[in-house]
Amino acid sequence: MAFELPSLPYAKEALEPYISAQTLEFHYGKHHAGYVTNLNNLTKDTELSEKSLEEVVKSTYSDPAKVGIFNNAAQVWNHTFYWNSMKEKGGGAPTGALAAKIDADFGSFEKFKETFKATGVGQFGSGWAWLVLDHGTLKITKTLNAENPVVHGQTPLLTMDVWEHAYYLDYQNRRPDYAQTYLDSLVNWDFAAQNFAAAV
Ligand code: MN3
Repeated sequence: MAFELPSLPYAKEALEPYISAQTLEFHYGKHHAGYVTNLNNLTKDTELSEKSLEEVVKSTYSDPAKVGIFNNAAQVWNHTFYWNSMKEKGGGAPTGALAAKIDADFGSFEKFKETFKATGVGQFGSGWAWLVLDHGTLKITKTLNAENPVVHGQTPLLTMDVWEHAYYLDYQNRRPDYAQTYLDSLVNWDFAAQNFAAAV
């Protein structure tokens, strides 16, 4: 069974004017699709091709001989999670149990936004910013390149891609503007709430 590129959860124009259709054409259509192709080529005729994507990510993380497989598998996983972390008419604030948990663990929603933005902006080079549940506590983390919270036993609730390919066509070098827009107008709190509910 080959690994597959999941459909985008919305049309390529859905995130405009914040993320352009052109960015999604490259980011989804070339980068994400390319990781899937690489992963299939690297796992062809091996037992890894029979495993789930998450199993491949976890089982190759600590194996220096499989770093290429890990990087492509994790990037496939991360991008699918990232598309779902955003939606048309996103932004706003979480509600219900997740909102209460954010207040409890970060002090306030404003404090959460400030820290999440600073974490994404502060990731040197390529990587990801995450909201995760770690042993019952919400945390904001960042990872380098393809690494993700799954390999650390944490449950991701949201992610923001901070590789330059995620924002350069729309924001050039202005990563802080991209991060602010992600929080104000793109983030999908319904997705985060579902992930939170499934984890607690
Ligand atoms: Mn990317």
